[in-house]
Amino acid sequence: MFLRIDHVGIACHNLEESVAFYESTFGLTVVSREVNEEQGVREAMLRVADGGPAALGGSYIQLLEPLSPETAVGKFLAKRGEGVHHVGYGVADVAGALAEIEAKGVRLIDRRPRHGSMGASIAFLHPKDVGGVLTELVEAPRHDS
Ligand code: MC0
Repeated sequence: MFLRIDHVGIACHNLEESVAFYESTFGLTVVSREVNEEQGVREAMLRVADGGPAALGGSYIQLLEPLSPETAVGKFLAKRGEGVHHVGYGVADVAGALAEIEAKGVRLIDRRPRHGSMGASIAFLHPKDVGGVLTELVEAPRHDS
């Protein structure tokens, strides 16, 4: 079901400081910046690896700054501080994967795909049913080059 690790989402207090750190320390490049009001985040995607076949997409570090303390990332930061917030896996078909996963008894946060970064369709699975890992399904397209 998983095609690749699409991205690792990292919660941070200050997006610009975190971007500067990843650029200067690891030589990564920002390929996309977005504000996603629905998800309550300001975010930047930094490319780690190119995809193979175009349809598969690449892999990224996603830096996430909350738009307010009441958002998912805002609450996470207050409770746990900065660090890994979620893992996003590439799938060919989010809706199909959701149905398959729900049938196995895993709680879905999103019953239908929502808008994710860089035009992707995304859906989250509840961390309590995935060993404490907030898990995201990501169906590309990625058009970052
Ligand atoms: C909360 N919990 C987590 C967690 N966030 N566990 C692992 N990883 C996380 N990121 C745990 C808490 O510690 C708590 O456990 C329990 O889940 C309930 O948390 P809460 O603080 O009371 O918060 P809730 O229940 O209101 O919300 C948690 C939930 C929420 C995961 C359902 O954050 C959510 O719906 N997340 C999905 C959307 C999201 O994260 N969007 C931001 C990224 P205890 O043991 O203390 O009860 S958007 C994004 O990334 C987009 C732009 C993209 O990729 O394209």
